[in-house]
Amino acid sequence: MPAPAVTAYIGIGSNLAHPRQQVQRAVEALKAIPASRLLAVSPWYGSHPVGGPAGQPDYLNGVACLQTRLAPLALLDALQAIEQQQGRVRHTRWGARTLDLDLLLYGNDIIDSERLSVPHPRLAERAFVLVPLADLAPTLQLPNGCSVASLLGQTATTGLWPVAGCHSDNDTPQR
Ligand code: A4P
Ligand code: MG
Repeated sequence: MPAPAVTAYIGIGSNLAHPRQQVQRAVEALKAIPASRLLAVSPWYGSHPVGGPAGQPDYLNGVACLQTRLAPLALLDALQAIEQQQGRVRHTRWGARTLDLDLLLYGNDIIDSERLSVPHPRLAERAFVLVPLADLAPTLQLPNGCSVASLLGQTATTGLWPVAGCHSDNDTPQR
């Protein structure tokens, strides 16, 4: 019997090597993940870096909703393969990156393993995740029962700005 389909949310972030092109490529790659279907992609936001080394460029952030029959670790493998295809180099935690794909939510599952923590541990405190997630699914509840909208109500959204159409040739996330 095939595995049941689960709705997963993926956080997408880039602040190197033409972020607009990076996130567009990432969306195309998400469409090609086996046993999965890309259901929706949020609007895009520019954001000031949160944490990490000083002097990083601003980020382009969004969230994708994927229906998948992959198990959580198989989905993480697929996301990390896409990061690698797009030249992700891991120097410093929270350092600048061509592409970061975070598994934010996997259905209602709570996962706490060596390679994977779901819900993503910093989801509830980050405007660059909560704002696009709320665009897609404001009434969505985390496994602990908190809705995305209520978390967003408790989070400062300064340092985040909408970015119109990501098809532009201009790669800098403009305010
Ligand atoms: N890992 C565990 N759980 C997960 C999960 N739910 N999704 C493990 C993805 N990976 C998960 O991640 C390190 C390890 O976390 C992986 O090998 C995986 O097994 P990484 O992508 O190599 O490193 P990282 O992204 O630097 O670390 P981390 O802790 O995932 O950072 P975050 O939380 O992703 O934060 N500011 C703005 N404005 N916009 C951003 O997008 N991103 C970060 C990164 C910091 N500041 C930012 C942004
Ligand atoms: Mg990450």
